[in-house]
Amino acid sequence: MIPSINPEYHSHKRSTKDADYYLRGLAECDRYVLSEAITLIESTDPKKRKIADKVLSALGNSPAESTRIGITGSPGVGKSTFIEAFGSYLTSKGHRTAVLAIDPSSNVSGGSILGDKTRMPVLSSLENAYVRPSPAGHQLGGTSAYTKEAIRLCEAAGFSFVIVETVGVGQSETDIEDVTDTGILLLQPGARDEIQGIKRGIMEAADIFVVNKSDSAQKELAARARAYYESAVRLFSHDIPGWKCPVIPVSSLEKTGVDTVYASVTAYMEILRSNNLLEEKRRLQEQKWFEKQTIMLIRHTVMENEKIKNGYEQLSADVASGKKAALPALDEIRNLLAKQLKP
Ligand SMILES: Nc1nc2c(ncn2[C@@H]2O[C@H](COP(=O)(O)OP(=O)(O)OP(=O)(O)O)[C@@H](O)[C@H]2O)c(=O)[nH]1
Ligand SMILES: [Mg+2]
Repeated sequence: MIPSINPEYHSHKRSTKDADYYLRGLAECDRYVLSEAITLIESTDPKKRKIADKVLSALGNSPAESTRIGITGSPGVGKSTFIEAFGSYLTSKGHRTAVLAIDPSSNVSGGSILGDKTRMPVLSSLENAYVRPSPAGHQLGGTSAYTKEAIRLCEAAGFSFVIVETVGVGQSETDIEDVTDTGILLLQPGARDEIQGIKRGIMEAADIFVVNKSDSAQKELAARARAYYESAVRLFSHDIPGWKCPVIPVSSLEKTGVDTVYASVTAYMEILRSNNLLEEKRRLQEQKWFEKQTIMLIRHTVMENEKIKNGYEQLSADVASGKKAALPALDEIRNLLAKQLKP
């Protein structure tokens, strides 16, 4: 008999994963429980959802001192490498840092390669950091439906900086704006038409611009890219008066420029906090999120009706083949909906 082992302990921990279990673990800044809690909120099992809702409502509003950063940029621009460098810098400054890396490709791959693509070995090994890869799920945008809640859980576990990485194609990455306080867009030195091809909407959604891969080997190319982006940024007016979006050369490999990015993030957050803008911004995000999710829920619920789903698919095919024009097809859908949804 080994007296130091409490036979009750293990079974207790395993069997009672109620809201209190999660809340206690989060309050203790337990990263293992944080992972479990994120898995819990991603669950669609009604029983688990109930516990998840209990946990989230017990947590309440997010702390004003937390900083949520969205990192976007084309595939391969160096987002993960940048987050490794930037996140390590943040922890060296004493900030506990969590990273939620959302991988849209996991929709196709089923998530199997997720771990490989979004692994951040340096950051993951740090005591004061937490890295969580997440599939994007079936959201249209670059962020998953539960990212907002996952951020909240990270904050509850004592992470004052939460970084969200998303790749976005086209406009979808503007979605990340809905869950973060500040957005960093990663760009890279390149050929003229390459750097001029960045879409306006994508640039407008960012507050801070980073020209990554500004390494010593390609300083000149990087300087030219920076000059171009600086003149492009001047064309947009930022919605926060007085904020001039900085364009910062960074080498995530050589770890240069990361301190300047930190200074910019701090300055931006100070403006948001000093004018009560942060609270207002997060409240509006809440509302927008609710509205978006409601629309998705309505769509999902309506499409569960086989007749509506089949009718819609048939009409869509008919419009595509030219058999029907869009407007009469829309009339048919309207009639179908009226008939099917009648109480
Ligand atoms: N020279 C140089 N290469 C870099 C730098 N940052 C990233 N890279 C390289 O760029 C490639 C892509 O980096 P990732 O960090 O995986 O890029 P990502 O944007 O996260 O890519 P996805 O998640 O696939 O969209 C890797 O081979 C990195 O080593 C940098 O500052 N300088
Ligand atoms: Mg990446």
